[in-house]
Amino acid sequence: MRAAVSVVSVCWLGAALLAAGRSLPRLRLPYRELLGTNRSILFFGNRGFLGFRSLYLDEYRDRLFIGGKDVLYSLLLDRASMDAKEIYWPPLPGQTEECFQKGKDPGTDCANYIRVLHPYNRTHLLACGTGAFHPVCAFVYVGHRGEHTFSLDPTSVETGRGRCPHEPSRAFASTIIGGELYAGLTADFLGRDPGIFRSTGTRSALRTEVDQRLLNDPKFVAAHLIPDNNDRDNDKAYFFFTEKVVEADSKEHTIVSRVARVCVLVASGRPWASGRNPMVSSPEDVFLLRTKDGKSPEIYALFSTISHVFQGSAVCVYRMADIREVFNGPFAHRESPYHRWGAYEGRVPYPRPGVCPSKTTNQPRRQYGTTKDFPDEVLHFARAHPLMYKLVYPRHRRPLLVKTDLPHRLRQLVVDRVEAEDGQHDVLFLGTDAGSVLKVVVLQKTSSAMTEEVILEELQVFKAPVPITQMEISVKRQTLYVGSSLGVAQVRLHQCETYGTACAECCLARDPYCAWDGTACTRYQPSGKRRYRRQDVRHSNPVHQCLDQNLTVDDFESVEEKVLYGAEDNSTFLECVPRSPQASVQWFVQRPPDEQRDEVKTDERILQTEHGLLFRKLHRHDAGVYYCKTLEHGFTQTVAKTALEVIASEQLAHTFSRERGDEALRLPCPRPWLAPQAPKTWFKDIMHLISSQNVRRVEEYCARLWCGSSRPHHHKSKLAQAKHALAGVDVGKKGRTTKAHSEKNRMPRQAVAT
Ligand SMILES: *[C@@H]1O[C@H](CO)[C@@H](O)[C@H](O)[C@H]1NC(C)=O
Ligand SMILES: *[C@@H]1O[C@H](CO)[C@@H](O)[C@H](O)[C@H]1NC(C)=O
Ligand SMILES: *[C@@H]1O[C@H](CO)[C@@H](O)[C@H](O)[C@H]1NC(C)=O
Ligand SMILES: CC(=O)N[C@H]1CO[C@H](CO)[C@@H](O)[C@@H]1O
Repeated sequence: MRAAVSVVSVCWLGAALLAAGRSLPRLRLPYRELLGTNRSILFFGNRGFLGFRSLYLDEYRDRLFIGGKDVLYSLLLDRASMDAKEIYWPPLPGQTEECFQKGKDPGTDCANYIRVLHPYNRTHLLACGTGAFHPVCAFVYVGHRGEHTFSLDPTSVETGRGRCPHEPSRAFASTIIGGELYAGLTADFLGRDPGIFRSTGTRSALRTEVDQRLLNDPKFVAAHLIPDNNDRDNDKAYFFFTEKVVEADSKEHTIVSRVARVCVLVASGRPWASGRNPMVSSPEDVFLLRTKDGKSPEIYALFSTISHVFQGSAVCVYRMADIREVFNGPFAHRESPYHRWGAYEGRVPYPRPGVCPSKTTNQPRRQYGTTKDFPDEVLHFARAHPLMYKLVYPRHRRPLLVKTDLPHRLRQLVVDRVEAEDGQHDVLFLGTDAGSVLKVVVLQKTSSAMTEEVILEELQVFKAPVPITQMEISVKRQTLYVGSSLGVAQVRLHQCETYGTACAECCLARDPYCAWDGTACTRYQPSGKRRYRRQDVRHSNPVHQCLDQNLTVDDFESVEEKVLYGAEDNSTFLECVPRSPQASVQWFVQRPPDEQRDEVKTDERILQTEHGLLFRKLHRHDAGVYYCKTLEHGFTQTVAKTALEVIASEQLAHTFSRERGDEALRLPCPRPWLAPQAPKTWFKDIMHLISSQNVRRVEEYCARLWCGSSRPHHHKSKLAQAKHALAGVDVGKKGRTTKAHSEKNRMPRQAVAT
């Protein structure tokens, strides 16, 4: 074997020049909503802290295997709940103490983090863990399809050195091919011995030569088998990684992205190539979008800047044909480390380094069993030329996606190619370092190589802002598996009804998974016979798509009403954040006694902001019912309805000017701060403030204010709180969805009746 390597760096350099697209997601789905709608199911293990490190999605057995801190799990995918079998696998006796004595942190380092989980044969998995800085591997019996057995074979436990890193978090990559594990990692305690290793199986273990010129402080990102052609002898494993390069004319190092390849069937411990282009980014993740024949997958790489000043991410797509072409092209050559790299133009010995020994390279009288059998000349040349001269450029020589204005860094990438009414679209799922996943569709502009991306959804999968460390997709199940140190989530790729109940909403969503079926927004089936499918991913123009549907619905009355109290002459705020940040907002008001709805006139006293309507100084005549309407591509909709009550300043002055210490009112909330003698209450005053028809609203308001807080407050702060609330905090709601909430906070009715 021997591998050449090439560079994928141009991605970012090109990316920086492009203006970034709008980064607002069309829909933001909070953690609770994902759980409440069963869009996401979470698994945290049975031991308090999962310490998730690895995942193997077994679509054949319909199981999900998870590796964590001292533990392995097997979950059945068919169950709605993640019903789990567990294997407890702590470090070997004595290893934790040894790890601790060598200066590692007993809390975080000195445990057995399971980092390798691969299918081995029809009944067993190969699992390896860090073993408290003493890597271990073992076979795990998982049974045949249909069984749910799960046990570690104790006789198979052996060293995991060269197969699993010592550290719980250091980057590494591995893949199993024909019962052999190929791993790119650093294989020693100090993390200074990098290499690509072949182990397990019947053949003897192998590794690349120890030579800084070949692998200098590499960070492995991914490893995949990608066959070249139908000749199995030619199968190669590709490793994607970065390494440090010190240029001839500079003292500083740069990080470059590389691809290396090794022959699978006849591997030897020979050197290989690397690339050499400075870049300001390093790949975070690599995803292979497989083609039917498996030979020409599209390679999606996610890059992030490593600059402290400028944060950004980009996705580039590479074609296998371009990578192979670079491997087949000229070798890089330089006279000495002080010279510049050039293309090697001399004679290349035969067999050409990088070619796997196979039937085609073997000549009748010279059989090469392994690359070790190659003539010395070949080996010498290979060692001196570990790098290819040309660079690998991304498709169209530009990134597919650039994001410079995201609040979070992107960590993980998974791609699904989705069949839609107007053609195929790439849907990217991007895991952030803040527990969320962005679902992005990349639209190829017709007649140019330009693309446009739309962030369809932002899914807050984990409550805490933890980095997403692994993602797998099951197209068969239309599910995404998302791992962070805390746990693993099973997330549905789409939930079309979330977009709304109107044709226009479904259309505006631009989600290639969804279409309007005449009555609802549902999953789009390209093979479906139904003619009545409305979808327009490319243009999202509901006017064309939903012409016979109502675009402008007079839905003023169908929205739930909130009640807001504001104090005269004070400022107050009416909130309205459209579900789609891309929609524009219009405000209407209906003032008693006339029933007419007028558009709100904004001026320096009443301002329309991104989040709602701000009254800098409330007037008595501002009282009324306010409607917030959104408009997006011709589709309008009422999204908020707020009844604004204005409390006149005389009444307020009356209330707050007096301290009525003698008149302790008995209050219904069993809170420590509401002990009978405590409140110097102004409760009654508020009751008087508001006309009798509003008693229920006041009651709700007070209930929330007094009973809603769990922290003890003394009278002063309570008063301040009340004033604050009066100055314009949303104090009550009526309507279906809020019922449960307000009931919980409501105090018994008789207590309020004065
Ligand atoms: C979510 O799943 C649970 C359990 O299967 C079910 O009881 C519940 O009704 C589902 N909720 C929704 C909103 O579909
Ligand atoms: C799978 O591998 C394990 C470990 O080497 C072995 O014990 C088992 O018999 C193998 N199973 C099959 C079906 O080959
Ligand atoms: C359109 O709106 C009207 C009145 O708002 C309603 O009667 C009608 O059923 C709606 N049509 C459709 C197709 O939703
Ligand atoms: C109820 C309330 O917050 N009233 C305030 C209105 O604004 C004036 C002047 O800013 C304050 O003094 C009041 O306390």
